[in-house]
Amino acid sequence: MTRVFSGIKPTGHLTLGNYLGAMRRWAAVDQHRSDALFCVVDLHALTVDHDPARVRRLSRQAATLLLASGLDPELCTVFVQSHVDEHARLSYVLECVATDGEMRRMIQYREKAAREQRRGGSVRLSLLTYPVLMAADILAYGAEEVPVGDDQAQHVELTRDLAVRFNQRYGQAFVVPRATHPKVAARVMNLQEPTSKMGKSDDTGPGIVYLLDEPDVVRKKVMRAVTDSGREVVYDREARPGVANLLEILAACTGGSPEALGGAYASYGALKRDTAEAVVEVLRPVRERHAELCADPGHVEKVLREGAERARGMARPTVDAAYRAIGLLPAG
Ligand code: AQP
Repeated sequence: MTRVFSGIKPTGHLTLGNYLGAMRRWAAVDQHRSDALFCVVDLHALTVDHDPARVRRLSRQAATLLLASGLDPELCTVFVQSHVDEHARLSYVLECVATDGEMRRMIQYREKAAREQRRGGSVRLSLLTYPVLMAADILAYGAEEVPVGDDQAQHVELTRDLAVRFNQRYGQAFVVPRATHPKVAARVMNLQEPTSKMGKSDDTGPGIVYLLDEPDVVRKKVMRAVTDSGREVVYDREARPGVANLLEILAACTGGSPEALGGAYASYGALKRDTAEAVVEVLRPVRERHAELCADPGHVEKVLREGAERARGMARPTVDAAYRAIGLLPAG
């Protein structure tokens, strides 16, 4: 069976972008057709200015939402990154095959470093090396596929480069993975700034739909989405990014195609109303299941404990082999 790995970073409340771009597909498709691992990548949340209590809270919430979105621990492995030491162990070794230049070329690093500086903070070294840790997350499990939104494509490409380089220099240690992206909603955009991605740690709250937003809050955010001065509802990402974003969201929620849906609306108002209702309906079962799981925190803890144990067992042989291959003396 194909081995699949993907993760979610507890840097903020999870968004509609996280759900449509990644989580929904993990639950509906990946866990059924593959040997899949899904991880709350909490170490990655320490790469920017953070509040320890908030990261802990968001990690628990992200794990609960993964289960609420339909991940079934009988079918896949759900765990927290920092519970499995192999990620950090492998990351160091991969830093010894990565170069400073390739890290600095990463788009997400450049954007996030600039944001930290705008906010008056300093840039943590871990923000620069974050893609190497992500490569370790993937390579430790011999994952063949990495289902992610578009924004992570460059990081998976780097993971491939590091795997190939390591294998060529030190002998075959890693499976070379590939990214897979959803057909629609691979990049859900911010409703207030439709040329920017809807990101959970961005500052523009009204442009971000959170998975746990109340239905009326979702409706308000979608109805206030920025469109443009035109009137015709057509799908054109370049010329009409706001309308295109709504059409993509509606298509992802209802199963249609954004192009065909474009032709079906005579006004922006009607498009917004239908999109708002479609989003409310898609999120309803997730919110309901989340509330049930919150009433039983022991269950989530048990899933994470067992998940980490399983994950450790899978990662350790690969990481040990990589240590031996690169020249480290086995502990005996
Ligand atoms: N807007 C989005 N559209 C489609 N997919 C998205 N993903 C994130 N935002 C969108 C996908 O969700 C998965 C988990 O993402 P992540 O937690 O690793 O962080 P990220 O990609 O950096 O996403 P965020 O929400 O924007 O976090 P911050 O603001 O902290 O950087 C990934 O598969 C991602 O592609």
